[in-house]
Amino acid sequence: MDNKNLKKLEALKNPKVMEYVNEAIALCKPDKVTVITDSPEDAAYVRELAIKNGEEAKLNTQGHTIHFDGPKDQGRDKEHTRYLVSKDINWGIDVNYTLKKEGVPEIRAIVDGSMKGKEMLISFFALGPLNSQFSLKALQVTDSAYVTHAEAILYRSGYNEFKKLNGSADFLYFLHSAGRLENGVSMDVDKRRIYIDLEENRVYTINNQYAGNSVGLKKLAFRLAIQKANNEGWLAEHMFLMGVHGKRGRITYFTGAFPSACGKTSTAMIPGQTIIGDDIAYLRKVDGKVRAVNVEQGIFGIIQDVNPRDDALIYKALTTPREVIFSNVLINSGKPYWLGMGMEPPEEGINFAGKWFKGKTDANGKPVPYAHKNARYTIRISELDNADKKADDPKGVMVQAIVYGGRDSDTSVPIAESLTWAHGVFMGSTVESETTAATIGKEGVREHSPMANLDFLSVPLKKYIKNHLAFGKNLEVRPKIYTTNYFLKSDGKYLNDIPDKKVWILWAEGRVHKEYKALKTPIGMIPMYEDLKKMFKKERNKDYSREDYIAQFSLRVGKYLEKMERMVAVFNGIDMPAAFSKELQEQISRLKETKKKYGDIVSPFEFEKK
Ligand code: SPV
Ligand code: MN
Repeated sequence: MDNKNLKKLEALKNPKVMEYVNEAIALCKPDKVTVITDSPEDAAYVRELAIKNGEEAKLNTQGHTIHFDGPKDQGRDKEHTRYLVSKDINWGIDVNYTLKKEGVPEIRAIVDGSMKGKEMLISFFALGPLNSQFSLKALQVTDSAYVTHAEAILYRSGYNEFKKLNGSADFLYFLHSAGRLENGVSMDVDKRRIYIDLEENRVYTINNQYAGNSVGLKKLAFRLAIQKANNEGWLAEHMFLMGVHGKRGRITYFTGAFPSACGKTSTAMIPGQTIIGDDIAYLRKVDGKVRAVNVEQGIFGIIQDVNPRDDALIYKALTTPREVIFSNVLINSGKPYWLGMGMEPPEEGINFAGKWFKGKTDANGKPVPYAHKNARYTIRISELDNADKKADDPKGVMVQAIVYGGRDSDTSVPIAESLTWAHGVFMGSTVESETTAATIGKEGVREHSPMANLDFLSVPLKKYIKNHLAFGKNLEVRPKIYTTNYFLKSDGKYLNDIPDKKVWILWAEGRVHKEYKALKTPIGMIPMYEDLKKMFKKERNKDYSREDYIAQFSLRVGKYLEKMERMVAVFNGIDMPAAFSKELQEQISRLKETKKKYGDIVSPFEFEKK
């Protein structure tokens, strides 16, 4: 490290930072070390380095670049993502972990010498707004300029925030190396490891590029934050944060947790509403209210189906000059093409697997799509026309509704409101979803994901649920809790169009302000036909028939009971809080009673009669 860079580090007056950096240099053995501050010059240096390194290439539109992850690095690697702990833990659910006495030597041996011939970048970030009691601090060390560049877009720069730490070691630390590279992508995929040390709040990740694996500040920091939140009585959640615009200019803030690729970003982007964040939120109780911030300042979003009809604002942002990183799309003559963009792709181009041409097939003779389903864009939220004015407010926004959603083709109604806070926690804890391309593995397999957080839980499930139950206590303004399901089908066909979610969310907003009555059913409160009819006309210009309503809101009691059987199987072996077990038992008895009275499928109008 030269003197100039050393001075930048020393100015932080933080012994722990020095210790980590010295250790990283000794272990990774880089040729050069560069410290990145909050200055525009340093930001430009990182952007240019990513181009010079070949990790990104410029596209025709000003500020746009393309980055490719390796052919085997197109989603989060769940198998090789593990916690490091010193003793066995009873998590209650399937959690990948390794004992430190084995895991630490293993990962350090893999990381050893990983930056030979390369440049190490050291940067600092805030997870959350600047000058905010919500925010955590993060130190990133990596040999990937792409990772640093993506983080500069996605997170608030935090060199000055580190100065304010006054030497404290209260920050998270991420060490990443892309490892040996060939054509700009990691070669040693078999040695890909993502190890999260829960005791020291530090992460090692190596031999990868896909941001879900490499960008420490995203899901790796999130896991550390979940642990911290559960120890301190606040919430770190896989949630969007948005302003829902109700009647008379009213803005009501919602958070919502959905498993990956199940409509979380598109909910936060519903036309007419304003977005604060689309992936991770921290929630705290402040003066009897729930307040929340977006941990990020950007979106690492799925690009498939972003087109002028379904996602006009993002489409516009992605097709005009500004800082954007495209990943794993098709490139032809400096232009990006993705699936579902509403345009014919060219006959050939370059994608994550190399040269692509029309008619290309894989080893089994199956057509190879021109872009990956999990191809993404990285952009600042401030670049979007629908960014909420309070997006960077250090005090956060007051949350009045929490939404849990899954990808469920055969059971849950499109929207329901919980009967109580504890019932809402129960609803969130029993989210089930069919797997998607966001993780490596088979798609379409039903998976139980409490609070859409299964992939990221870092504390025992019992502790996590207990914290949620307690969070609802002693509140002056208690958020309402909803479940949504945009994916309900009948005879193999979706029962709703994608933009219908606007109606569900606006209905929930109206409920917060006591504008709509609702029908009490065993699984929660559901909308009344007349209200939806008016809302569909106004918001969607659709004639919403009684048949539509019956198809969407009939309670599939038999299916709900099957789901409860699955939940009993999941939770039976787990020591859960008594209040949770009570909710599960009561849910089952309400469903059984309903089944006895009305049968397997119950029209919503039956509940109107009561
Ligand atoms: C998700 O998969 O939930 C994402 C993208 O938000 S990743 O960075 O892979 O976590
Ligand atoms: Mn996510």
